[in-house]
Amino acid sequence: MPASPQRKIIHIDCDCFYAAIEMRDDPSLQGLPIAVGGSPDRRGVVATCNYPARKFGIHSAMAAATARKLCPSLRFIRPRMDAYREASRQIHKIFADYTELIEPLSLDEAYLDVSASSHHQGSATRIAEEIRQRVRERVNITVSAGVAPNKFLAKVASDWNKPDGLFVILPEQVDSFVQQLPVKRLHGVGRVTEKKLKRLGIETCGELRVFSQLDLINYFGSFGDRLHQLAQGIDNRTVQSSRRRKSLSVEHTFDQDLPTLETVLEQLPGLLTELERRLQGKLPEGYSLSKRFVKVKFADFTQTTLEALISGEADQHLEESQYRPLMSQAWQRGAKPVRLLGVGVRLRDLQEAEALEQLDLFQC
Ligand code: DCP
Ligand code: MG
Repeated sequence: MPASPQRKIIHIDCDCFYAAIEMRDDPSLQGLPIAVGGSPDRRGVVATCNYPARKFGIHSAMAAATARKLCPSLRFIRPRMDAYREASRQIHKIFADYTELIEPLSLDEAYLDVSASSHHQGSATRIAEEIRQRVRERVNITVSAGVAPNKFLAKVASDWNKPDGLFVILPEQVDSFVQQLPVKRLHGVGRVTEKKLKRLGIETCGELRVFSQLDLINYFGSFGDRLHQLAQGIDNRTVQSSRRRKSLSVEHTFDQDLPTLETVLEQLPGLLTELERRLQGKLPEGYSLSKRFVKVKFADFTQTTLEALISGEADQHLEESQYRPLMSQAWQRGAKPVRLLGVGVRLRDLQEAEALEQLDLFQC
């Protein structure tokens, strides 16, 4: 069902989330460059860093040793996941005062659909401001917010005035906003697609719009269709609250095609770590994992997915050993260079499962 064009979506993203919690709990760290993550002596990785550290070029997923080279005085702090989860719970409680339609993307990030909210006479901008203020007062950290008629633009908007910023794209501003938007800000446009677009003379969405839907499908396969829509500022994806969510996945498009099965399998640990991180923020109470799946998109844009049942409670892990055979089998179907890999899980609502079991009993 196509979504109504009049939706009001807010995207909230906490500023340097783990680092913000660390600075909150130890104010002597304020203003100093800090990184949260594994230590450089143990070949660790930066989970995130605060804004003073970003001035040195440090960023998430960078090797800690590289970060220390860039900024020798950088302080490394071990992550305290319990504290981050607690802050995330507090923030979600605030969201729930405005709408039931909340889709968490990770511990620090969520979409809210406030189209039906009566707060502030339905002004999504004032709701977003109030949420920002309440998080500041209750949790003592800052969050950035984007307000727009759809998810894609709300997410771009929350990043626009980061940190501690709000940016609003009204329906009548969508056209001119998207016109100047660099294509690299579009979800799914990595460095490879960006380069390919540049070769066609396309750097902004305005330039992308000159191409017909058919042209883009010819150049980019099914993603061309998506590109065509995004370039018009159209994104009909609905906000999926956890009660409705049925699966969760992580995908990555590679800068250079992966030539062999071996290079494909090398990517698994990184993808699974990211999936695990996303699950921490999202797996709602009352849900369990029902299936694992993988997706492989080959360089010629053909793609395949493969899934396997998760048998029971003892099996609720994202082990590499369980994804390897699935990924190998999926790759064999094409056995050619790969441009994108995805790993995911399907969720089972325990209440739903119980209800079905009950039904089964009654039918016996
Ligand atoms: N994170 C992680 N590993 C990554 C990326 C992020 O462990 N590769 C964790 C640490 C972040 C949190 O997830 O604090 C949220 O991720 P964001 O991408 O939103 O980054 P930040 O909130 O840290 O910074 P920003 O201010 O850019 O949102
Ligand atoms: Mg963030």
